[in-house]
Amino acid sequence: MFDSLSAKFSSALTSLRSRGRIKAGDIDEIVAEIRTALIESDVALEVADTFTATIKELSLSSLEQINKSTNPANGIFEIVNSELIKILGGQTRRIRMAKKAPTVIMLVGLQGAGKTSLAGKLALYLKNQGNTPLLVASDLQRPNAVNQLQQVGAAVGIPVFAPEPGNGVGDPVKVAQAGKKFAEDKLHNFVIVDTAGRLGVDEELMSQASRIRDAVKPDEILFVVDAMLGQDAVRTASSFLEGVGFDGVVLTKLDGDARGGAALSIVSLTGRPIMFAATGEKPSDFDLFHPDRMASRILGLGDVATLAEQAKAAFDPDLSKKFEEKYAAGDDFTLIDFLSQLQAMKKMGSMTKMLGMLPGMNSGAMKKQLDNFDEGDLVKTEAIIQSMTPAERHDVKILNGMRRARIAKGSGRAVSEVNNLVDRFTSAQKMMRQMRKGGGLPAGLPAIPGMPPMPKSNKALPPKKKSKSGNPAKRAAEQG
Ligand SMILES: Nc1nc2c(ncn2[C@@H]2O[C@H](COP(=O)(O)OP(=O)(O)O)[C@@H](O)[C@H]2O)c(=O)[nH]1
Ligand SMILES: [Mg+2]
Repeated sequence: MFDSLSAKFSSALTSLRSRGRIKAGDIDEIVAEIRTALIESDVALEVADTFTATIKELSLSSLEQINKSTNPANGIFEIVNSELIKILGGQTRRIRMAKKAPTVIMLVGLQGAGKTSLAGKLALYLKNQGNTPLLVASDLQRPNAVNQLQQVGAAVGIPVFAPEPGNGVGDPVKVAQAGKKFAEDKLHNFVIVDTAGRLGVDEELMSQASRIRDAVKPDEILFVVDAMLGQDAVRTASSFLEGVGFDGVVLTKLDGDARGGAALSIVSLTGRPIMFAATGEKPSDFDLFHPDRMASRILGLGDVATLAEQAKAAFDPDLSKKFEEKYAAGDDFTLIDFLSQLQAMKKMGSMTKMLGMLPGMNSGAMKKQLDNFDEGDLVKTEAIIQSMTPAERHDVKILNGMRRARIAKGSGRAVSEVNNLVDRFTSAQKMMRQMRKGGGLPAGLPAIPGMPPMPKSNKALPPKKKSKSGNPAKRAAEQG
């Protein structure tokens, strides 16, 4: 997501790093580069202009200060980062709950925007947080729409309220109303109303959505929009804002080659926050939209926060605890740990998607490596480690040529692959020892595949060298 924008931002900011002291002319140059990058990514012209003008102004006015620091480029970087977070909406905005349940969420948007899929994703998200959502099928436009929502609901185990004789067959407003009533009776605490879209904005569509809105009085109207629409996304948003009104935006299809323009323009131009992002067709390809994390991705710093969350969810707490104790006791990291971490990593779902969240992974050479990443490698690595004796796993230094040949034979891999693994493991082990001494990655974050996550608490560890900022993204920038 945002690959090309991210690559351009990274390259502009990297070129700044090589300059040492920054002059006013350098700022002009970088601002021009950023502006081009934004416009090429379909960001609305006025948004790109305001954004770059602010960066220029802030950079110039603090230039003297910035040049006093040991790494002036970081000063500019921080300005760009904080302005990016601002145009992406600042703070993460969550669903507002109704004072009296159920909380009604109405989805609006063009046909194909991803409303029906989103209804399932959102319902699953709410259910996972202990809620009891109900889906309401108020799209009666297309013959198959109700059926589609029923399938979506079944896939995530969420009940669907569909029109039946008496519930207003053929009338989406009555269905929505009856759906809300049903939720009240059956104590569903959330109602998600799926509505019809059209291929383009039209009067009848807006009026129907407005009538549903007036009938169910939603607590949140979410405008769902395909991020790949680029500039059109903003135009559509404006029409819906005028025609129906909405409280928040959901960007879908961020997994495609969306150029990012929609995300960067929509908040400024509509004054409404982006609340959720969908990144695929699976019900779980969905998350809250975090402006700070998105800015971090765009700047090529990765998304360590999401990665750490996923790592936390995937790692076996017992295993993590065991490792934490071991680490705190000063024991060395062994191939046995490496293997258990590897097995835990496999649970984490798509490796490449996850690795893409690491700093620098979405640009240039790293991106290429990532695209070539073979999940089968994990299986091979596992096979090699499993062909080792416990003593060998405990101490790779005893692995002489004969042992390596035996392991290769036992695992059906080439000796070169065994050597490769031993090398990789040895450098991971070395890195672990260095991290123990100071610095290091945020808690819960595995540094590279097969590496253990850092322990959650550092209490038992020797004091760390304190980073200038607590924010991992900024810290990565400081190190760069
Ligand atoms: N790749 C991808 N496809 C999506 C995403 N969201 C929806 N889709 C697909 O887009 C198509 C239209 O989605 P649908 O929910 O029917 O849109 P609606 O007309 O607004 O209800 C379907 O094929 C979905 O599977 C997404 O985030 N990523
Ligand atoms: Mg639909």
